Amino acid sequence: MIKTKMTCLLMAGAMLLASCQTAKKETKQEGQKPNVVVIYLDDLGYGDLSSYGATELQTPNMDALANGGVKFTNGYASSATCTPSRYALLTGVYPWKNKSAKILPGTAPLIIDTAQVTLPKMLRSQGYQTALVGKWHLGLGSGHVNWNEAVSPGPNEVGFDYAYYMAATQDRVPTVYLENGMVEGLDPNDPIEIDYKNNFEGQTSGKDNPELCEMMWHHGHNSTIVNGVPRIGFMKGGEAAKWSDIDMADHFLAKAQDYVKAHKDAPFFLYYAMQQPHVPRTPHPRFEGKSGMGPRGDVILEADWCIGEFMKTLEEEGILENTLIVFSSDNGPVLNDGYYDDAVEKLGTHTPAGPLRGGKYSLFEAGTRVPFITYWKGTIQPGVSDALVCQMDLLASLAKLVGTQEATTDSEELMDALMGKTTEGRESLVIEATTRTALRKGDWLMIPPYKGARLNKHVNIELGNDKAFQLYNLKEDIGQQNNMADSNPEKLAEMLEAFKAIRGE
Ligand code: NG6
Ligand code: CA
Repeated sequence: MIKTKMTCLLMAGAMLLASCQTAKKETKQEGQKPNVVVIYLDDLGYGDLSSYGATELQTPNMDALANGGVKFTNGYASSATCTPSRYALLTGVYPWKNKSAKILPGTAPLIIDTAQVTLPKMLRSQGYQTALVGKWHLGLGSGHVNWNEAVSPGPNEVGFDYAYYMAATQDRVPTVYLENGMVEGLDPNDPIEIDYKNNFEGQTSGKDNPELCEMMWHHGHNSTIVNGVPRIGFMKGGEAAKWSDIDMADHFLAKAQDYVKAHKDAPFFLYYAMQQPHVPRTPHPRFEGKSGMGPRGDVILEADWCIGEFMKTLEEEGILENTLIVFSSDNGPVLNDGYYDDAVEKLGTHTPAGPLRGGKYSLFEAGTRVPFITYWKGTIQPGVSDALVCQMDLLASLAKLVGTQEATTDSEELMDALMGKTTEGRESLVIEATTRTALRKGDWLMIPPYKGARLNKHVNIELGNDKAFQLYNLKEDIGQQNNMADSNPEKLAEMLEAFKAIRGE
């Protein structure tokens, strides 16, 4: 009897101790600011995820985020192309306010002012360690870049403590990785030279030597051939440093995982900027043929797998419940973006833009309305939100999350919406597509007249240009088929006034 009592007491004591230890551990985590990871895809469309309606493609790992977090139906990139969207994401400033925020060649200078407020700088000021892994495409250096020396200013000078990146895009030279400003694996006896206008003497090119192309160019992309893929721009030298396209996804994933493992004890911000499904689509052989949709579908499956692996790392390191994940894409989808890669031919019934009109480069919805998910295990309640949110709002919102304020930019503080606590988002947003702008306000979308072609024939995407005003009620007409500019002049006038006010006209 006594023995049993003693055992009971001992057991109770042990349990108490154990629960104290758990409580202590939890308190430590609770007291610590959450890690923030932005998983940013390149050209992934609103309809490319099964959780956003795709039936011909299965994206279980992206879906796990969407179904376990807040899935936004009105989440926007600021722009319909990469550079301006990334500019807005990192600076919180409308990209049409910066004339340099347009698709950049690999030799372009850095377009973020090193004195500017940025998302990583803001987080760093609150004790975060900050890192970029993946695609940069915001320019490097301040004029002429010498790729054989430290390249600066770049990501490190605008707030990233650690940066591992490709300079521009997978289809642009230089086709090498940089780590904190240095080209990785460069042999000093084989220096890199880059020229976006003229080829180097004696060098082959996609234009002159189509027989050497393993992936054929359709428009543009006919300069230097690297790994059988003709690129934009000419490159000489740097052989040992050139990346392997089929290993790029694994390579960036490993860098992202290593970063997490090395920085799990302090709050970190990781901008994981994946390259898929931008051209050239070069799935690892493990994923080749897996989607039945050709390389575009295959690299989406590859990206989905990478996200699953990345999430496993967060879990294994014990930090999943203390990490806020924001998932999105820099602009909408495109099929033929300059290579013959079966994206059109093997599409079948898949609709990369879902119900939306247009695509990459377009002022119609599919250009900028993208998959947008916030996920925080144990903190964010799963749900679907129709709040109007933009990637540009992460700066002010995350500032609120970490206990500071950011009010000097166009970024709006929408932390409650991002946490799924309210469906109240922005009142309005100016979206941009290759320097043209339009206004979303409430359920309405107004596109002012633009002279350009209605269709970009190369990519087969409607750009949103029309000689007349366009006005759509997106709630009733998500596919933008019914222009109400004539039938609702009051609404049009109200939209135009709001548009001019934001644009400062
Ligand atoms: C375009 C390229 C396109 C893609 C895009 C940038 C041509 C003809 N087209 O100029 O292939 O690289 O730039 O895409 O060269 S983005 O997602 O980085 O904005
Ligand atoms: Ca893009």
